[in-house]
Amino acid sequence: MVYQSEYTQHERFPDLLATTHDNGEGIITIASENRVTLQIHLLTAAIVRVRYAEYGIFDSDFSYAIDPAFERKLPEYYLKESEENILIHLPDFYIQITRQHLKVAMWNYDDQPILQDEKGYHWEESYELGGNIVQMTKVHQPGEAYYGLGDKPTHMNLRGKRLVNWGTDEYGYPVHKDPIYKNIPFYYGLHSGMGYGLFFDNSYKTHFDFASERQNVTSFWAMGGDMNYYYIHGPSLLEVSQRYAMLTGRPEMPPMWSLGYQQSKWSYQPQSQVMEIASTMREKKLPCDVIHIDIDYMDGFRCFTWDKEKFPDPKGMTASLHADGMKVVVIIDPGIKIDFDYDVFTSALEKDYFCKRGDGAYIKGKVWPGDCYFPDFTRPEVRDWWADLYEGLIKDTGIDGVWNDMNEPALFEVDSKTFPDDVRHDYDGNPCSHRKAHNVYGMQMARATHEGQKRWAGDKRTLTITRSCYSGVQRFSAGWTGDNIASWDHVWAAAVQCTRLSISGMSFIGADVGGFIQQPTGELYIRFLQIGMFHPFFRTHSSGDHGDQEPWSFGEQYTDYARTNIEMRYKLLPYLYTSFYQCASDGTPFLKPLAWESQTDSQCIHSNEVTIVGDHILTAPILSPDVKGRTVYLPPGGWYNYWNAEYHQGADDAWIDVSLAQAMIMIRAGAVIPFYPVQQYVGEIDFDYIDLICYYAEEETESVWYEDDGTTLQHTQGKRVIHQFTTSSDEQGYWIQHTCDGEFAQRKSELRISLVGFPEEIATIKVDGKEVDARQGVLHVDSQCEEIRLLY
Ligand code: MIG
Repeated sequence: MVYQSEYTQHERFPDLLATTHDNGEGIITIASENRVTLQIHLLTAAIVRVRYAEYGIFDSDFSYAIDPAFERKLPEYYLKESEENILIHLPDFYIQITRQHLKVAMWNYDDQPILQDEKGYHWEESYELGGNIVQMTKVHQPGEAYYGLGDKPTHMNLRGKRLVNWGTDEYGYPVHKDPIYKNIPFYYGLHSGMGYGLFFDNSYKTHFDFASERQNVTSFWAMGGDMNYYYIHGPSLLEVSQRYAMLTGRPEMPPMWSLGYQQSKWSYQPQSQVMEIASTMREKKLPCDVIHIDIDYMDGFRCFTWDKEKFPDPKGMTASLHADGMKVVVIIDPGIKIDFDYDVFTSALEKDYFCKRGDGAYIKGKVWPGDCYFPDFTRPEVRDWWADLYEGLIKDTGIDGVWNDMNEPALFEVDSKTFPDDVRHDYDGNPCSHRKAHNVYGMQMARATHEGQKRWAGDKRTLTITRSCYSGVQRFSAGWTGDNIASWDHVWAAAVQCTRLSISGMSFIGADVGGFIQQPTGELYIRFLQIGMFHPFFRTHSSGDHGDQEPWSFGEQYTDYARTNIEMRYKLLPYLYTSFYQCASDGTPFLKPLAWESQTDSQCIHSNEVTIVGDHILTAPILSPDVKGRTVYLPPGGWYNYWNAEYHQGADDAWIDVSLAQAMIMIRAGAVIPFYPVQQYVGEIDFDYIDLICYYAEEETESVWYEDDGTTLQHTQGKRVIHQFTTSSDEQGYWIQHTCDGEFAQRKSELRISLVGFPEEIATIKVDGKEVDARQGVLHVDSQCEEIRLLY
């Protein structure tokens, strides 16, 4: 396919000689004689911000994406100028800027180009928009692969694709559809084994072309605003992920129940049906932590109200669900019904909190409640008011989490599916049109919801879920991938989308298990479950206009399969919770594509739906009916099949049996994996131990297990324990070194260790130097022990 770019006709180039100014604090300004200005901000030794302005007049310097907690650490740098070039030397790479055309290139000290401007910065005058379309072209390096960009339901490697960020309510999106709900203008490049990141922090509609229109060029452009991007140095892709998270933020530790299984439908109603679904989960011994209540609980779709006939006693309902170990999440939409007897509407009207058109009238749109006005969530006072509105739901009714939908924002009955461009937004004191605020609207709504829940939940952790978002939303909210379909290609889409979102900063993600639209067969439902069970947000949801979609809806045999798979999720909880902790503490993506395992292995580079979950587990979905397993490429290293302990040497394809009862779980040799006993919900059973399975490897391997109380904010005061296990091997035996950091009252006191894959019989076991009985199958040791020595 040959694309003709819409905007390549009248390019303008900054092309006069430039002078340099270094403010001594890492901001280097290079101004051309024709006023085109480039600013380089050295933020850390690995993060460099690059900004351009046509006349040297920059847009207001405000970003929703950048984490306020991000700390600049001015690196040592060295500036060198010649007639043609300005060179900025940093510890690990250097930046070259040409005086003509202000072209920028990043080089490593082996003089290999990492990221290089082709034409570089240029712009397109759009008299229709009354401004510029800012553009950037980079050299596509030989063999370069691209990743990231949020929720795109397409191949993991984006090379050859052209994609857009403009959050859109895309009901029943087909695979490869673009754009859909989320807006994350951040991508990774990988070539010659070197990875880097590029975050184009511009909230206008942004476009990316990865060597599609021109095979040797990668370009990106925005329909307004500044050319403003961050170069994130690697070379490891994992470090790029962590640095992007440093810049745009990491999630808070979620309540552990939010990693349990969740059941949803549009809509469980009335109240008695909600109770019945919950009690059926318990009766059928299907573990479940959360039930979701969709829009029909409201009185005429008025947010923050209840339909008293369908839900006569929301508080009583929540209380008895809680007594049964079930948490409750309700949906909240942005559209506020125009109704002068509805206090949410009248208070916002009085306070002047609704969005207005450029000519001053309110923007009126049709959504579920009928005609609505929409709060301007980009205004701090509006977010504060919105946060207050949650007092009833959270403090009085005892709701545990909130799900924000339709926040692209989505409108019915208009082709654009959203606000007209001229709608005005405050943008936190930087007034602008919807062209600039559209892509952040959902994020700011989720932020206000998160603030509201925190305000009213006291010491309890909460859960916010959003459909639309912009980069940085992970600081406030989890997400789901919107209205997917009950089809086999959507199992694939769920796997790639959630992994892609995870490396795009948004690890707390899931897809509607079973598919939102259409009816899955029992088999498809189970295969969906088997991939959903590895995603942090694990929820069955369906549109409710077809057959039932509860785990028991497909006959007894499938109920059993559903149970064994959901039970496995509960066994893995301490491992998954630890993986989340790693994401929350250092930005490590919860899910990673294989390229993150080995960025020089071409099979890994081109892998799509195979996912690394946390540090040590690999999984892949089954993508067609009637199969008993699949081939999967295992990255270099050794891998054990969890189910039969079979060992596979990596860097090769392997056939793995995957029955309906058992999802694919491949465990890295050397790993120590923590397991819980099966519970019907988090906290059901009081137990004082952790099961650890130790998988043999010759190479030294590190594993982590994180524990805290799972529900309160006390972990933020250091009340948690981080366990580190280092395993290694020699001729005499095996070592498990264990360190723990931290303390809290409910810490588990015993480790119960079992061994898998050991080449020789263990004759003697010494724990902290003292010999213990080596004949027992499972070794019980004190959770404070420091060294376990297994001798042949
Ligand atoms: O116009 O609230 O993606 O999860 O069940 C549809 C009803 C509105 C779309 C969401 C879906 C939710 C549904 N919503």
